[in-house]
Amino acid sequence: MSIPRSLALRLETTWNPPADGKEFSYVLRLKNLSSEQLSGFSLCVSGPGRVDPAGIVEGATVSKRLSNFTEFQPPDGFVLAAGDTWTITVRALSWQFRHWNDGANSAYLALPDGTTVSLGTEPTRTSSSNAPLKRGAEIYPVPANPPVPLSIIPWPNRVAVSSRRPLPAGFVLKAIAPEAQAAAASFTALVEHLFSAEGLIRSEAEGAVPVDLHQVEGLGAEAYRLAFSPEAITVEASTQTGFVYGLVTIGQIWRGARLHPQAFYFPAGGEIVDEPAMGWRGLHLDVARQFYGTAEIKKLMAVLAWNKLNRFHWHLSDDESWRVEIDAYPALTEIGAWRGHGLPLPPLLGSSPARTGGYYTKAAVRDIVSYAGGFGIEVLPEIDIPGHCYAMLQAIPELRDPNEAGSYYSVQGFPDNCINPAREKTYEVIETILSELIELFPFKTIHIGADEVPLGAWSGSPEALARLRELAGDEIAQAHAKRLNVITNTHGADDIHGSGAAFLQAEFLERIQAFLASKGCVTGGWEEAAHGDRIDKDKSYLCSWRNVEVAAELAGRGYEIVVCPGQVYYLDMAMRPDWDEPGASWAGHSDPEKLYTFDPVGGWTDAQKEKLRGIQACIWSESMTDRAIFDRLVFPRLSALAETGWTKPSAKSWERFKALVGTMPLLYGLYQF
Ligand code: TNX
Repeated sequence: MSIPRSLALRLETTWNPPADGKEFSYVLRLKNLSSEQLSGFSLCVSGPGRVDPAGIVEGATVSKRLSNFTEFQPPDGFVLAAGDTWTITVRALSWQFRHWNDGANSAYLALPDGTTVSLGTEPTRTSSSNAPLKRGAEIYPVPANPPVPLSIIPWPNRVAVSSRRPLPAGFVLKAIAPEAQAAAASFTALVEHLFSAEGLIRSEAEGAVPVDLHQVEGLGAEAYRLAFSPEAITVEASTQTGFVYGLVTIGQIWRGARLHPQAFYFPAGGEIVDEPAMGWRGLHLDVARQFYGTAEIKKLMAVLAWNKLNRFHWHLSDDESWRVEIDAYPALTEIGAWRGHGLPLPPLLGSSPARTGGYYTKAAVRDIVSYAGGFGIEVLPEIDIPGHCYAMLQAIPELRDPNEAGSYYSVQGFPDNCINPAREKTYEVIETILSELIELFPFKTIHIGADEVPLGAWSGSPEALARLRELAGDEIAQAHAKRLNVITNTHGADDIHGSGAAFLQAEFLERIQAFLASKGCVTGGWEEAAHGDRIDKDKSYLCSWRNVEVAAELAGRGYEIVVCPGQVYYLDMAMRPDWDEPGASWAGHSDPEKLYTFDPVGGWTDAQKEKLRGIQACIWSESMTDRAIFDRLVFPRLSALAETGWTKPSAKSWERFKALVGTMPLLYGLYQF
């Protein structure tokens, strides 16, 4: 074995789409640019794309695979001479590549002694496009003559301002009522966080204009009223959140006029009266596929507040990791929060061979929840069960039937990733975990996932089959046993309706939901939680992701619905079909205008509309392999979602939104140049 010390080793990958009757190919080229020969190694890669188990691979054999982690073994006795290239051609993938970040975005050599050598890795190129790759948020220039002279997103219910005044230097907040004082403190922290050098809040000695916060009766919990005069501004609200929203509107008007004086002004008279159209205006963030530190989450909370979004759905566990400290089961974070070469969880989705990852301590969770709460944002955790549990099962193997035989695979390519609903141990563990979470999240809403359980789940578990026989009879149990080792979901997540897996999941969810209800909690689930109609519709809600028709149908059956269809509200979907745009594509593409103009209740009957809780955007993180991709995918689509949730449909205007949105903050501040 010999490995050059100089790291002149590079991996280049190319996607050749199907063309002229030829099938696609994904080509990996390991280049040895050093002056020494290389032998006795294997090549490990990860990135969103997955090499299919049934795939044809030329130039290598696949020696290990877990979801998108693949280890390629060179032919026996292989030597990569100095200056030479090892070429691997993959002719079967779980899905075809469409975007530059689909291929491997981390790679390393694994050596027999357990050590690794990281490789320089370029984004995957395609033979069909040579366009510069896009990263960083798209720029929305503020025009000289925007359709409205005030920069406010989401646009308020009633704007009746008259004359303009010279721009105030900043504001001093005057509050007496405790709710108003609390709002003044959280707003001050908010602008300090987002725009620290701008001096929006300042003293009278520095020329500040007073803003008087008056608590009034009779306004809705999120409503506010602003009155402008040449000398002062008044904010009326009935709650802390109402005051914060009023102050955000003042801050937005001020920033627009300050940064774009040719386009916007600050009013000297008149009023703004405002409240939201929808009660649930949310963002879901998957912190399992990529980890985001506490500081990132807190900044995200500030960005949500600036968009008047009020729900944060925090996806804390998935196959790829477990991210929240649980006292009763320290193994969850000791094992489940870290990926790396040789660990129970290998590098995935572009993570490195070195041990990387992380989790939120209970203190960090409390800090985030209280920070968000100051802006009226309710935080709800998701622990995704009974599927998407590969990481949890690495930490707590007792959640699997010890006599389970064979394997089933999830749509993301994880084997045997569902905790077993026929084991008492499962309920004991999950109820303990949930009890600890209930302590941390005062909103008392806990999301339990329930998405994408594979059709074959538990088909080799004697315990599960016995339970299924009791629940649904011999025939269904026997049919289920036959699914063992049958690979399904080759064209997307399985529809498990009516299957043995659905029966078992339904019973499991009913029990967990009843437990949460006994603790005074509302249960959230993805739409699959409706299988079998076993959860209590009065104490639950569903996030409907497949399409609007499913959402309407579930609302018609009496479920409370948060609308988040993958085709438009999944922010991991690329904005456009082009290769140079990053993101995923399985549900389609949605550019900001499509998202903005989308009607979340299009085609719903009045009765169905009564079940609408609101809308949310979902950030899944498989594609978020760098933060410039994050900014590109999330902004300005997040603000488009915010305006859909807040502004009445009749008052929406893409032309206005497009002209104003360039004034809204990004999370990382990375723009495409
Ligand atoms: C589907 S839709 C998932 C997630 C993935 C996402 C990627 C749903 C509830 N589950 O596990 O991250 O697609 O877009």
